[in-house]
Amino acid sequence: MAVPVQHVSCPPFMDQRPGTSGLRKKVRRFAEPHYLAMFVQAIFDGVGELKGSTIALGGDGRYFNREASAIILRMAAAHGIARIVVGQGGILSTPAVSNIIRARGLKGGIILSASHNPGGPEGDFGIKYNVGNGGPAPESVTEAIFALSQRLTGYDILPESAGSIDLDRLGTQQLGPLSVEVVDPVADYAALMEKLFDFGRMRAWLKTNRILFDAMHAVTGPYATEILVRRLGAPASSVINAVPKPDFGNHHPDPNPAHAEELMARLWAADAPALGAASDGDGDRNMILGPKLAVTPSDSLAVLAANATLVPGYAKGIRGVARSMPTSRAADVVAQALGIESFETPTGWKFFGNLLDADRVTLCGEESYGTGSDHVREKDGLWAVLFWLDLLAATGKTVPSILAAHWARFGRHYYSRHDYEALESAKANDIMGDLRKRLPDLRGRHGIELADDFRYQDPIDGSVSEKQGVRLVFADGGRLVLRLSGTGTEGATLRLYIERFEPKTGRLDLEPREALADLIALAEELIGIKRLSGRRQPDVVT
Ligand code: VG1
Ligand code: CO
Repeated sequence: MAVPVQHVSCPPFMDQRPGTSGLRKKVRRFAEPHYLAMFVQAIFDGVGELKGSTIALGGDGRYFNREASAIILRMAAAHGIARIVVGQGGILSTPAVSNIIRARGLKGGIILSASHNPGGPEGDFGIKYNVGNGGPAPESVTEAIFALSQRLTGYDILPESAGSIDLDRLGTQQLGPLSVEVVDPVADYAALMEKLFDFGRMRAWLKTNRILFDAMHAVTGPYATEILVRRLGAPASSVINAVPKPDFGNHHPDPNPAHAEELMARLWAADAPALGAASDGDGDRNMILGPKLAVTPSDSLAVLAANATLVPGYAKGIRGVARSMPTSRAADVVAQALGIESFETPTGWKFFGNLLDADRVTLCGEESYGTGSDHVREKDGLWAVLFWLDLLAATGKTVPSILAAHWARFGRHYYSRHDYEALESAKANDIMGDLRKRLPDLRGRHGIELADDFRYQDPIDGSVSEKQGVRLVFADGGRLVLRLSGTGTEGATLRLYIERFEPKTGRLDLEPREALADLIALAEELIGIKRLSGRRQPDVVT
């Protein structure tokens, strides 16, 4: 029976340019008639031939996840996509999508998430496309999608009368010509973790030590429960906020000290567990805590690189490390000591894909609580937690002692990020523009050796990305970096990154605030965010 594809005419939406990680807008915007469908059509038309192929679909369970999934399935059927692998309930973490694409050799996948952004009807929604290597579409593809979105005159969809898919029922169902396989979101991912880490050793460690994992009412709840509780034998109370909610329990699912209050309080209490951790909305970020101690994400990457061979998945050693430009240079120092390559890329996981595919790097990281490896092509929150857990189990050491030993060997990169959120866009652009103009004058003053706007040339395919953030690099190794966020949905967010290197012979036990005080003051003198924005302090300090 011929399927009655419906063509819906609609003028294009002009605001569908993907940012650092997909298209993010208020739910309100996404729920406007045709808005989501038009962007999905731009994806289908912009990523290459999808007709007859199989793709993955899953989201972080936030508000609008189900509605969006249903629309995408009907559009996929109309577009001639042969098969879709979708997580039960429409749910898959971002790293799980990446794994499914890779493990099953799929053409790509669609992820419904605005990651760490708040959810609920008044919150944010997002959508992004991952390509066949399992990673976020590169800029060439996202720009092609954007260009198409501005020219579209409509989209194709199966009418609702064509039927619907029960996303809660495991197994294969049919929607017109499209077959839809509803899979357990956790199984494949958990199996992958068992290949990388020593589950027996971790199980033994958990008999005498405690972990506390905060799923922040986001997607990792079921993953953490399956892996930490069922497979590793930790008590059920080890996972808090474990039930995913469409509004994340009204919280900001952003695993940092500012947003994971309950977890922080537990780790600062007298009977703190040995390891504390949290993940974000879509499960790709991680925060690592020890008793009364938060591990800076940049340090976490460096520690994992330095100790990788202790873990089965990396026992043969790592090829190289990559970090985003604003991430501290702690990992570079480790790479140098190990005699392996290190790379500096623009912000956003999509820039690691080529390096991973070419086997130039094994570990990657971002200061924004993102760490990952070549096991998938996304950052992976729970993976990072298991890596730390396995390190603790392998060494019998504590989080504070691992860090202290690391700094004593490599020196310490004191680090902090100051976010000024929801600034008036014009004002934020002025602050950036003004600094850019003054870069030539800043060189040579205040010990500034390099003052530029980061430009990246991909070492594998030669593609160039300009204006990826202004950096002021000091002769003593310190750095100030300023860039505009590409994930916000309200006004503009400025991020100021502050870094100072203390050699191993120096003071390694200062509070970052204290260690960075002079640089923070200098940043205000040179850039003047507070002066020019009228804000008294940053909204979030991590
Ligand atoms: C932020 C982070 C960046 C990260 C991106 C997506 O981008 O700084 O490091 O890759 O979020 O993370 P921006 O442009 O706002 O600085 V997630 O967890 O939203 O997938
Ligand atoms: Co995320």
